[in-house]
Amino acid sequence: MISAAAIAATPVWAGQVGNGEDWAALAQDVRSEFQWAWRNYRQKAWGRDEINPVSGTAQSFFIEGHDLGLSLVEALDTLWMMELDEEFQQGVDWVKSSLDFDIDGESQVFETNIRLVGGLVSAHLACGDPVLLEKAKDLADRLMKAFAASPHGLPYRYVNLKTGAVRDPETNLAEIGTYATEFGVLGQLVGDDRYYAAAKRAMKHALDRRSNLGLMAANIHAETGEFTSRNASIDVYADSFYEYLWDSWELFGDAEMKAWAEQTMGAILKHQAKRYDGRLWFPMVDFETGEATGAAQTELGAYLAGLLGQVGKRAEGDDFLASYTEMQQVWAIIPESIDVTTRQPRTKRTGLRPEYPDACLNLWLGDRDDRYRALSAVHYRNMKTTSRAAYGYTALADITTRPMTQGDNCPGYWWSEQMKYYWLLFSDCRRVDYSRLQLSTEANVLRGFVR
Ligand code: IFL
Repeated sequence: MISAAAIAATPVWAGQVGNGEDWAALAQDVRSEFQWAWRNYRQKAWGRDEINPVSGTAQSFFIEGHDLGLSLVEALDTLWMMELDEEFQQGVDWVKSSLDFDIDGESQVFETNIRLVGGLVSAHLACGDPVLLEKAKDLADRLMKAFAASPHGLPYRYVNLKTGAVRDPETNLAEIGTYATEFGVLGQLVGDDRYYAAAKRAMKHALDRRSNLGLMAANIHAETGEFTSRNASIDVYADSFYEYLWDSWELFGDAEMKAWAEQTMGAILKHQAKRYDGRLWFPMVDFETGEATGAAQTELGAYLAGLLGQVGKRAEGDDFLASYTEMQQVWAIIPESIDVTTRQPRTKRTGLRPEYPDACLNLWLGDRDDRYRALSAVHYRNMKTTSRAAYGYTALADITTRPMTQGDNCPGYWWSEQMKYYWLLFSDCRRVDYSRLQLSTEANVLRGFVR
């Protein structure tokens, strides 16, 4: 066990600022790793959802036995931004010839939206191919049935893509409230505001049930419309709900969403922010009393550091990022779940997660301070040291062993998220207008491409 004193003695930024990094060279390294991983995916797992890069096998993600080319779709806009145009076209050709959503199988509505609808919309924005937009609309129409089946417009967790049958009303804020950006942009492109209206209605339903503290519980029932837990969370079950309030303001100028974003961030800062040995964390609290109900914080919560910066709470965002930076310094790979009272990992395995460079990118976009690039460079190099396998990058089975023990799976979001964050941070990407850039929770680009 690492002592709190040892952790406290570790300066957060030491050795990571002003190190004379050649950013263009680092960007090229990211690009060549991505191209290498793509070639392996092509060879070993083409059209499959996810590659298992240690064994060179593949697996389904959404519906067992009915793969939807998840990693391929997730990679498309990243390939395009990296000017890997041949690879991008290979992917687009596969989508046009082989991707069909008329499947008699249940797909998780939230994941299908952020990964596939978002991936197809961003690929369409990259190249303008109308077939990509048609596929995105076809899929979104199938997902809309999950909203329509609920008396409150709260989507069920699963929908049968062919029949529209729904399952599992016991849902949560993230799974009812992470549609506004993909559905909003899709609606603009096809001239139909029903998508955004459905997404916003579900979010408003939960927001209308905030406690006197201004907090929401994270779990909610699609049939009763009531919260089913007392836990307010900024990470698991909730995270992207908060992102999409602010993103809807930035993308669509929706002032009501902006007000909700500011109100919810204010309530979270007032009632959920806690300090342990001087470090800022946001563990779960009772949504009516603000009392902490646990000591866990997941790696996923790092996104909030960036979001706080976006909503004008930069000092608080930096403060929260520093808590994760310390974890990166101590463990090299930020633990999937952290006990905030001891700063020890609660789990040994990690999911090859992207939220730390996500936060760095959002903070960097605010002031272009090189320290966020430097912190992301550490994140990238540590990932390369620990997760690189024979056929790509893998999640880890144990971060406490030396060397760390690899698992055998590359999650789809790796293709859309961290490699894109690194690229955007290091490359001065020519195909992006950084001042207009808008990313979804899955890092799909919804605005800001330069064609
Ligand atoms: O799918 C990813 C996305 O960022 C999200 N939740 C978790 C994943 C990455 O950790 O919204």
